[in-house]
Amino acid sequence: MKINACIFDLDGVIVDTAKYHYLAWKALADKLGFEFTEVHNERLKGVSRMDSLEILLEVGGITHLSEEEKLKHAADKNELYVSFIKKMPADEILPNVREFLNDLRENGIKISLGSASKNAEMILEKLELMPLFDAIVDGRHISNAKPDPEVFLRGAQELGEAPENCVVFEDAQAGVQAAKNAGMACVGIGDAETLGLADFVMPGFEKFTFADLKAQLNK
Ligand code: B16
Ligand code: MG
Repeated sequence: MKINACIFDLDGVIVDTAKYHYLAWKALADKLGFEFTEVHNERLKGVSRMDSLEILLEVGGITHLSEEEKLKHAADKNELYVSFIKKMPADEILPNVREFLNDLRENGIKISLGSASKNAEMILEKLELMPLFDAIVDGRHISNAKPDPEVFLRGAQELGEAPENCVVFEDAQAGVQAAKNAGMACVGIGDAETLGLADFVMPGFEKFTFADLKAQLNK
């Protein structure tokens, strides 16, 4: 395939924000009086804020909240999450991601973000990555959550590229499915068993280059 653009998920691909999401959701569960573990938290990866809240309430067996109360809990969780993110140092970027992004740019590849997070821009700014992105598509711009392809199709559109020339990097099963639904190649970041639908899966970006990407996708 001809690779013209790469689209990156944020949490779990560029930075591990899941641990901060976990701390903030756990604080809400503590307040509501039930246990919320890191195993439960796995179910929230790549899922939008309000859908995450629904999963958390299901874990706690809480069924009686009004829409207004739910929105308040989600807003409180986000406030705490943002306070953690504000303290996050730039070196929390996952290994070799900055180098890989630079490698893509040197090879003339366009780069977009494709994330469910409404805090994505603030996080990229904290990591000093904004100048490396040609487009940002995040939770503020989309109405259909992954596995719907909207987030990635919009990224391709903003970059002016056809989906078949785009490669998505994703750590969540629903995200890999969304990339495939968009007609794009997909590199899974994480475990091959869960991300089996991806064109190939790797644990992270360590030692990975644009030349490796081309070789893997043109095997
Ligand atoms: P926010 P991604 C996702 O990021 C996270 O994995 C998920 O846990 C979170 O609920 C979602 O963003 C929304 O985040 O509350 O900041 O809008 O993997 O799509 O980059
Ligand atoms: Mg993710």
